[in-house]
Amino acid sequence: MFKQGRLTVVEEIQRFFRQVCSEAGRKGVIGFSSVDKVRLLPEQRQYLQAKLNVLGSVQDITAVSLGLLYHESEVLAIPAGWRGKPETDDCWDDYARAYHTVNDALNRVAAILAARFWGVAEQATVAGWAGKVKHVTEYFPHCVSHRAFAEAGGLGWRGRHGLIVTPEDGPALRLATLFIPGSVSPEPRELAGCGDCRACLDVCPVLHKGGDYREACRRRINGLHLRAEVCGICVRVCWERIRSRQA
Ligand code: B12
Ligand code: SF4
Ligand code: SF4
Repeated sequence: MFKQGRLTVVEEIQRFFRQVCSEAGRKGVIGFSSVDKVRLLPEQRQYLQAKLNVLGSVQDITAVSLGLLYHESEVLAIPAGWRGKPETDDCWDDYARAYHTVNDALNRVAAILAARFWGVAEQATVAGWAGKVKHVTEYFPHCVSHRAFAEAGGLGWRGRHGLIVTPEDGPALRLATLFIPGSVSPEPRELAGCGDCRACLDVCPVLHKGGDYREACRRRINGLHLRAEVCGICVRVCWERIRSRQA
C-alpha cells in the first residue's frame, strides 16, 4: 500500500470520510476493494471501463465503498410488516423523503472525496427512471452494482434479501462507490452472516420469486406510488433483527 506523508492513503481517506460524514450529520461506513477482483455483469463492466477512462492508463484501481446510514426515525417510518399499499395514517413517505436526502448527501460526499483523491465517483442511484423503465434489466447498463464492491470491501454480507447487511446497522444505509488510482489490500472484517434467520423471506412474498424477485420488486415499488422508488419492508425487518442481536 502506498504512503502519503505519515498516513497511508487509506487512513487519510478514512479520516477525511469521517469528517465529511459528520458535516453531513450521518454515520458512515467505508471499505476498499480491488476493481479487478469484483465480479460484474458484462454490461456493468463495460459501463465502468468507460467511466474509468478519465483516470488515464493507471494499472491498479481501488474501489472505495461509501455507506451513509439512515437515522433511526427514518427506518421506523417503514411499516414493520407486509403492507400492500400505504394507509392514510402511516408515515412511509418519511422514508421516501429520506431516500432523497441520503442520496444527495452521498453524492456530495463522493464528489468531495473524488476531488480530494483524484478519483471518479459513481452516484448513489439511477433516480427518476421508474416511470420510463419497462423491465428492471434496463437499469443495469447505466450503473455499476455498489453492492458488489461493498461486499468485496467487507462493508457487510449479502443478506437473503440481496442487500448489504452491515454489523453496524443492518441494511439501513445507502451506498456509493469511488474509484481511485492505486492498489490497497482490504482489511478483513468479522461478519456474522444471516445464520438461521429468514425474517425477510418470511415477510416479503416477492422474495420467493428467486432471480425474478428484482422485476417483481420493481413492479411492487411502482405500484406503491410513494414519493420515491422505495418500499423497504425487508430493510426494516432486517434492521430490527440486527439490532436485537446487538442488544
Ligand atoms: C436497479 C436497482 C433496483 C431495482 C432492482 C434491484 C436489484 N436487486 O437489482 C429495484 C427497483 C427493484 C430496486 C429495489 C430496491 N433497491 Co435498489 N438499486 C438498484 C441499482 C440502481 C442497481 C442495482 C444493480 O446493479 N443490479 C444488478 C444486479 C445484477 O446486481 P447485483 O445483484 O449487485 O449483482 C452484482 C454481482 O453480484 C455480480 N453478478 C450477479 N449476477 C451475476 C451473473 C454474472 C454472469 C456475472 C458475471 C456477475 C453477476 O454482478 C452484479 C452486477 O455488478 C442500485 C444502485 C447501484 N448503482 O448499485 C440500487 C440499490 C441496490 N438499491 C438499494 C435499495 C435499498 C433498494 C430497495 C430496498 C428499495 C428501497 N430503498 O426501499 C429495494 C430492495 C430490493 C432488493 N431486495 O434487492 C440499495 C441497496 C443498499 C444495501 N444496503 O445493499 C442500492 C445499492 C442503492 C444505494 N445507493 O444504496 N433496486
Ligand atoms: S432479515 Fe435475516 S435472513 Fe434476511 S438478510 Fe437480514 S439477517 Fe439475513
Ligand atoms: S423492497 Fe422489494 S424485496 Fe424488499 S420488502 Fe419491498 S418488495 Fe420485498
